[in-house]
Formats: sequence, structure tokens, C-alpha cells
Amino acid sequence: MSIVIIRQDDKIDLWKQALQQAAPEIKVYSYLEDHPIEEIEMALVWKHPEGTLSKYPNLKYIASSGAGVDFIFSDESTPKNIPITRVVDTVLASDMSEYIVAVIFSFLKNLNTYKIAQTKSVWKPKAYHRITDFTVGILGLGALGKVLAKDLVRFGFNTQGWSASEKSIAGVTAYAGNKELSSFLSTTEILVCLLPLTDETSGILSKTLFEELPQGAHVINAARGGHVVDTDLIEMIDNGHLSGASLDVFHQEPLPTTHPFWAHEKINITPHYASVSDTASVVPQIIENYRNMKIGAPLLNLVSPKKGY
Ligand code: NDP
Ligand code: OXD
Repeated sequence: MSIVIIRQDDKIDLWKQALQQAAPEIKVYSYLEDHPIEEIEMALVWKHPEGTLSKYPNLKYIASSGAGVDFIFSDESTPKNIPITRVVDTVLASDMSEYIVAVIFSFLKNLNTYKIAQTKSVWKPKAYHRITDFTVGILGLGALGKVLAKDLVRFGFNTQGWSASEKSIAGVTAYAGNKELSSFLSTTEILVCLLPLTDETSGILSKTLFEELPQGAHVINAARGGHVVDTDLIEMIDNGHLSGASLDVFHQEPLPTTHPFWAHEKINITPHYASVSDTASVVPQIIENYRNMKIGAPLLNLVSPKKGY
């Protein structure tokens, strides 16, 4: 019985080798090679082509090789009633935290403004900010948001967060549920989105939400492009309510070359690379789950089909 890897980027061989090295007794196939469809019990997926999962009649378990599972739930042909897991990993979380901290410091010290000025040979100092000038608010205090919150507290940022259920994190003001969202937003000057993409969170970064942020707020989205209403974001930056945005994720990836985000001087773009599953760190939990599945033991990092994350 075997594992199939299904993803459309160039990392199939990397994952295959890492799995085979860690557990030589397990057969691992790329979905692109000839493989015994009936033998496949587990699929390790990342943005798989829709419909591919339904080809395996004996599939018992689907593992996302990232933290997100939105692409699994949005594929209507995903087999129902089999467990789905995701990655929860300390390296993934610290990589994300380092990325967000870098973006925040770049915003505080106007580094993007100077990068643009450099392309025009313009020498023009601009007042910079300090850690103590801003309150950072994190949408989502899960595996990633929590680590970021703790790091920001260590740096000395006034830090707050919002989640579905109540949280208690030392030094962090925690808000929960829709009834507390407005209070959270009214004091958030740098907004970081680390929510999963679900029916409830899709389009959450809209004009209605931006209007509740203080004038001059900066928006950072490293979660999913589907959280953002793109036209609302541009409108709220152009009318001066928001000072700008830093985006790692987009509705369509790669971001189409004609998209207005590319040319916007107040929008910083990175290519969905804030934090990437590191095979060395992640493969052990994938193998452990394969073995758990074989003996009927509980799987690690299960997601809830009801909640969608
Ligand atoms: P988790 O599931 O651990 O955390 C999600 C958090 O969001 C939880 O705190 C949860 O609340 C909260 N939440 C979910 N729905 C709602 C809601 N409707 N209202 C309020 N709060 C809500 O996810 P991770 O932290 O591991 O990852 C978050 C996302 O980051 C991933 O889903 C993925 O899309 C993205 N990501 C992006 C990467 C990149 O490179 N750009 C890399 C890795 C991940 P509660 O705790 O109460 O359940
Ligand atoms: C993830 C991602 O979900 O890389 O892990 O976006």
C-alpha cells in the first residue's frame, strides 16, 4: 500500500526523495508516473489539479503538505468522509513570523519608499517610526498567529489578536468572535491576516473592515488571496484611509501581469513565499500519520470539515 504525491509545481521529486529516505519501506509515487491506482491509500497534496483525488478507489487519507487546506475543500470531487490533515510545524511558524516581522520593520523604516526613490536617484529623507508607535493586530491566533504574537511581544510591539475562540497569550490583548471584531479593528494600526480561507473568512478584508481601522493603517496579508476584495483595497489606499499594503498571496497565482497591484507604489508584493513547508522538518509528521493510518491510530493535525480548517 502506497502514497501518491499530487502537486503542480516542481517539488514532487524533492518530497518523494525526502519520504523515501525517511521511510524506505513505504512506496511513494508521483501522480505523473505510471502507478498502481488501487494500491494508493494516502495522497500528499498541494494545489492538486481538481478531480485527481477521486481517481483513487482505496484512498483512506489526504494530507496537505502545507498549513492550508482550502484547496482541498474547494475541490468538489474530493472524496467525502476520509480524514484530512495539514502541516503544523515549528519551522513553518517561525519562518512566517520572521517574514511578517521583516515586513513590519520595512514599513516602520520606509524601506519600500527608499527602494522606489533609488530607482529615480531621489535623495529624500522621510520621518521613520518606532516599535512603540504602532499597535499590531493579528487576524487568526492559530499555529502561525500565536508564534508571531509572541515574537512581536518580545520586540516590544503593542500586540493584539482576533480568533474564533478565546485565547490567552502573555502580553497579547485577545479578542474573539464577530462581536469583538470592531473593538479589535478600532485600535489596530498594522493589520496582519493569518486566517484560514473558509466560507466565513472569504472576502473579510473588504471596505467594511478597512473602514473600521484607524486612518493610515497598513495591511499585511500572508494568508490567502481570497481574503481580500482587491478593488476595495485599492480604493481604500487611493482615498488615503490606508497607508498601503504588503501582500504575499493572491486570488490568482502567479499574480497576472496586468493586475493593478503590480504597478501600485503603496502595495508591496512577494510571490507566496512567506513561509514554505520544509521537507526535513515536515516529513516526520507525514510518515507518522501514514503509520497511524495503517494501525487505525488517531492522526496528527486533523482538520475539521465542518469548520473548513
Ligand atoms: P490555524 O488553523 O492554526 O489558525 C487559524 C486561526 O484563525 C485560529 O486562531 C482560528 O480561531 C482563526 N479563525 C478561523 N476562522 C475564524 C473566524 N471565522 N473568525 C475568527 N477567527 C477565525 O492556521 P495556521 O495558523 O496554521 O495558518 C493560517 C493560514 O496561513 C493557513 O490556512 C494558510 O492559508 C496561511 N499560510 C500561508 C503561508 C504563506 O506562505 N503565505 C504559509 C503557511 C500558511 P480558533 O483558534 O478559535 O480556531
Ligand atoms: C501553506 C502555504 O498553506 O504555504 O502552507 O500557503
